[in-house]
Amino acid sequence: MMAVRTIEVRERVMARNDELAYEVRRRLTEARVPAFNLVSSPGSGKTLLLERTLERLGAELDIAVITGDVQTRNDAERLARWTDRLVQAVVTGGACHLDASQILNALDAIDLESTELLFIENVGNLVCPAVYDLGEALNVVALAVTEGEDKPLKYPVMFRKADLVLITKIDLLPHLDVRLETIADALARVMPQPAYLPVSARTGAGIDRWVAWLHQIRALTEPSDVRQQAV
Ligand SMILES: Nc1nc2c(ncn2[C@@H]2O[C@H](COP(=O)(O)OP(=O)(O)OP(=O)(O)O)[C@@H](O)[C@H]2O)c(=O)[nH]1
Ligand SMILES: [Mg+2]
Repeated sequence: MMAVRTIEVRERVMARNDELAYEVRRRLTEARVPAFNLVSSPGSGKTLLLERTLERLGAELDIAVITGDVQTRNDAERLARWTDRLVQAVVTGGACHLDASQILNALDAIDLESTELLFIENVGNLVCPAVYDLGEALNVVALAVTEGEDKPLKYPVMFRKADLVLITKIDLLPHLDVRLETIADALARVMPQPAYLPVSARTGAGIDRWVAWLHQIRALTEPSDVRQQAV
């Protein structure tokens, strides 16, 4: 009896989230703002990558950022150093993911007309964020080489949904028993259209290609068209 009730509540929560995500997507599409949902395990390098991205593109493009953390506003404070715009911190107070209602609230404080890209840094977690649509156009997963080669196979849902996987911290490869080719093979087994970029936010390796990918998305009329293109 209890088990049945739990499923019903969960379904209602998901249905409500999907309605709100629809509204987020409608607003972003209307304002022609491509939004990226950046997800990964804790500490895979999402914030440092966004810092590098703001450093590279901040003068050229109007970029809005929403960060989600279980606790603290550390990431928002780190990112605020690289932009004049308000960086919005959502503190989930325990929840292991952002949800669409939080994004909808955050959008109220963002002037979408003057925004050219929106990054949403999700809570560091490779499982929960996969099931919550935020209304984003594209999902970007960061996978650090230090996490090992088998993570795409062990946590396939997130990788299956990914439009792009950033294989991060490649500067550490010489110190590890991890091969980039093996990670790529694992991604090819779970991603319907494998697309990945090896990067290091520390050395800057691969950042040019990441920036080029972002420009390529901006040039598309429909950001989801990127699913037809290989990186
Ligand atoms: N060597 C190396 N270290 C990195 C790189 N990117 C991030 N780091 C380090 O990894 C740690 C975690 O990086 P963050 O950017 O905070 O990772 P995150 O994914 O935002 O973490 P959460 O938001 O807590 O999930 C920090 O100490 C970074 O300096 C990289 O490319 N190379
Ligand atoms: Mg972070």
